[in-house]
Amino acid sequence: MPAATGMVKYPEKGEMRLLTDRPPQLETPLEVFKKDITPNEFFFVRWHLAEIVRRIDEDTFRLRIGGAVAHPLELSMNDLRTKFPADSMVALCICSGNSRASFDPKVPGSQWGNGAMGNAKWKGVRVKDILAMAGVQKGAVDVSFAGMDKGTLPGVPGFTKSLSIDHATDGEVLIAYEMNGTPIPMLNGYPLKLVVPGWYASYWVGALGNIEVHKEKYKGFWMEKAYRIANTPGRTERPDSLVKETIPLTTVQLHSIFVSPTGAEPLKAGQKYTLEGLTFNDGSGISRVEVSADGGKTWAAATMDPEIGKYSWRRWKHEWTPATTGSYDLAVRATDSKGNTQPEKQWNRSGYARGFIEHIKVQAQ
Ligand SMILES: Nc1nc2c(c(=O)[nH]1)N[C@H]1C(S)=C(S)[C@@H](COP(=O)(O)O)O[C@H]1N2
Ligand SMILES: [Mo]
Repeated sequence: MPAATGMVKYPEKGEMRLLTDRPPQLETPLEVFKKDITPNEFFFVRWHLAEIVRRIDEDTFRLRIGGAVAHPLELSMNDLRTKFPADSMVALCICSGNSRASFDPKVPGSQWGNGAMGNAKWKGVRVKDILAMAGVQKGAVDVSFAGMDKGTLPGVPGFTKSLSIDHATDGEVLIAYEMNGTPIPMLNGYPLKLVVPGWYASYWVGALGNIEVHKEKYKGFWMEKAYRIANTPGRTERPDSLVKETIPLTTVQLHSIFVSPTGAEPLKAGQKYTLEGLTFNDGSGISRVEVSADGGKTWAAATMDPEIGKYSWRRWKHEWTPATTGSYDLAVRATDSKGNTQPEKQWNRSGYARGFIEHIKVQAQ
């Protein structure tokens, strides 16, 4: 495996941070997050299996829908574009392991900074409409979604995730064929990517090839073994007493980050700065963002930009002047519409669902 550091340029992509090469894992540089929409060429990349899809023939590709349905379907890209109403939404796609590098003590897994996420406009077909055409049989409970990527060794389970039938047909879950107005880049799951707004990206199956309706609870490696988390409030546990019961990791945890400053450059004492960043959760609404310049002793309200979509991230800004020279401990925290706020401490064995407060140290000269 090549050194898992440094910047690389992959097909259809700008310069991004390389975590692994096979499978490709690329992180978005933080400055890209100064825009509301993450351009496709800088959208993060995360695959699990070495044999990713490198070529698809648009004319012969078919999305298959089978299992407990009245009429199994084989839909071409043209069918998807013409036989169903199109729907679109801006939604945040965030890896469960985003910000994992900040967990203390360190945990195994890809050491992502804050760049394993992106906000895009997804356009496609509602799963609800596709399943209505297929005719779901009585007694259906789950729907599974399988990617076309494969492991190199026989027996490595393909990447398949499942949703309950109610969730899959809620009218919000989409099969996207466009991302920010163009076909989805190969490295982000061309030709089709499942969009599960408000849920972690592990459910956003890319290179989607097969949908199956099940009358029994779907059980597969990627549901039963991977992407599980302690069943505790705040998704936290202690390194010295791991929680026994784990459940699949689903909804996006309330979090907020700084995009600027980064702490890398010194600031000037007495000069006014606009602190800015992003906040997000599962789409249930965020009521306020606050910033602290004294490590969390006192907090001031930041201004949030208007919402651009229920499932989009939201930008915040706050003007601040470092009064004197010295070092400052900046922190940001969000509060959701139910009054829950972010904790100072959180840890879990896989470094999933970061929600603990971000602090950055800046120097004023
Ligand atoms: N087919 C397939 N879909 C997949 C994955 C995968 O390995 N194979 N990884 C999932 C995970 S964990 C993440 S974080 C997102 C990453 O999407 P991106 O590569 O477009 O950023 O894809 C999801 N969908
Ligand atoms: Mo992920």
